[in-house]
Amino acid sequence: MPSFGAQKGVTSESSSVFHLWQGFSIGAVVIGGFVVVIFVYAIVRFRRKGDNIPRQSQYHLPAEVAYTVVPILVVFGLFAATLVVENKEVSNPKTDVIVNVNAFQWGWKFTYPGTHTSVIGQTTQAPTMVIPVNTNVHINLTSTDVLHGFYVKEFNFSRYALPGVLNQFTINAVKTGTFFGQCTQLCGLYHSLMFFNVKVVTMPEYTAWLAKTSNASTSSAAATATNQQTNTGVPTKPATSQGGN
Ligand SMILES: [Cu+2]
Repeated sequence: MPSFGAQKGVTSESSSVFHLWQGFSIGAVVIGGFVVVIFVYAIVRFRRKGDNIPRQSQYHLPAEVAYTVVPILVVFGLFAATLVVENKEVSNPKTDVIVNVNAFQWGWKFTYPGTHTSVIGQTTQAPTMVIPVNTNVHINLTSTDVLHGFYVKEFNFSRYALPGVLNQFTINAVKTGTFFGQCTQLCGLYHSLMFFNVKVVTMPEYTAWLAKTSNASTSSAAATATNQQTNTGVPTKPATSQGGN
């Protein structure tokens, strides 16, 4: 089946969204094709052949009912399919892996409740959220200051991070790898650099990483994470800026 410009992504949720997109696209092609065919037929079959007015057919009740009811059914069908996929996205099955994601001007903080692990980074430091593969990962998404957007292309997923609001969703990655994420809401001066990464690893690797990063106290773990990011030599937010978390 053609992809219609979209991608399957790397989570079970992203493939549901992808299949929904395929369904929508096929529906559009079928309906669009039908419209083109009857247009061409009408243009050719009823082209002007003299001054006679062709047979008029308004008030043809069955035809009028059909072209009213059929589009309504199509809209309901698309609506129902969307509802099923959307509900799956926010179903939040019970899981042991929870990550609190906090967005701020202009960066991200990933904390792992029940552990001392905390990863924080801003702008081009692009902090990395580590999650296990083939596992439901519950995300608690919040914002410290203004509206932000949590978006990972390979997840086919975007969600607002809102101050004072807790947005919850579940990711089940089916592939290991590192995937690029970014803020999708214009949130201020360094919005365009508000990057992060999601690193999907095997469960043993995840457990080992968590044990390693959890050893230190909360603050030093966060500091270590920040230092590691800073030491990459990538320029970060200019010192003159006073934004922060
Ligand atoms: Cu932002």
